[in-house]
Amino acid sequence: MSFIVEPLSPELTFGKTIRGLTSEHIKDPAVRDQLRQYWVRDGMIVFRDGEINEEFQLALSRIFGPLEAHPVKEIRTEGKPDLITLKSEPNSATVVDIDGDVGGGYLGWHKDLVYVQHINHGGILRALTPSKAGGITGFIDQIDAYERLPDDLKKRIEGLHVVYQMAPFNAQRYMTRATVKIVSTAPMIQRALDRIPQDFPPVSHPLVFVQPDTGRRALNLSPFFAMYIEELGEDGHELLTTLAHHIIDGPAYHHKWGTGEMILWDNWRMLHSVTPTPVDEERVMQRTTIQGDYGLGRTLEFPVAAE
Ligand SMILES: O=C(O)CCC(=O)C(=O)O
Ligand SMILES: [Fe+2]
Repeated sequence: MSFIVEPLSPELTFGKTIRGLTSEHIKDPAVRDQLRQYWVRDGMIVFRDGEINEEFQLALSRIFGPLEAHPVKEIRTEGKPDLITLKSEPNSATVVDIDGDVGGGYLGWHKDLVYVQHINHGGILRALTPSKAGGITGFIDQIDAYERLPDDLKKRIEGLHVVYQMAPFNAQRYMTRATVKIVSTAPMIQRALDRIPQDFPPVSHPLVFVQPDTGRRALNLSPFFAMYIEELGEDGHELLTTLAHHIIDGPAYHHKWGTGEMILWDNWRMLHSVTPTPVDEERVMQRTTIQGDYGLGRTLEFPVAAE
């Protein structure tokens, strides 16, 4: 049996759904090549109705590049160096209040690893335990976001850079339009935050990224982890706010998880976010980290944020 490729949604300019893909199919080099093309051209793929398990998640991920161990060792999966585990569980999650919606596992709009010099090229995510409520993963395309920018803004951001740093939610000014209050921080996350002054210096990435394979321009802003525009300092606050709102208000794909899907994205191009899971519910996700380096990140000197 063959697999089926469909647009992710008739309303969106990005994304594919692939149904019925199995380990048998990916033995064929032509199929692997086709999958790499979709990844670069469409930004993300939702895999459904096929083989959905850890072994296939790993094999599929390796089609797009070698896997790397995540630099935040606290979220690595014990005994499985190629997987991270992201958990929201009663009593030990980071709990936030977002405009009155209280829950665990929340993440604002971001690119993975933008707070280090080498931004991984992608990842494949799978739900081990989906939550009944919340825990919706959103995706936004930054090529589309760039194309929708007014010409004067396109000109204004050319050549500018953004400084990023790992920092707690209360030091994040751009990741959402909502007001986020920290209720409690998971001990595991606190351990990672405690290492910021030694292990996570600020880094700079350009505001515009040109996709090497296609020459298309992408707005290269991760609102979560963005501290300030390198060339403008605090004077760039309004510009950064305008750009973040432009992105956040644009078209998005929202995924409600079951155990029958895996999602691949191009992390150089797509942003993602997660809505909170109710505090009495468990949600467990596992993700691979596909290595890569677009060569545009630059590590800076301490100090910047780190509260
Ligand atoms: O938990 C999710 O849905 C996504 C978490 C995330 O940001 C990631 O896997 O990179
Ligand atoms: Fe992420």
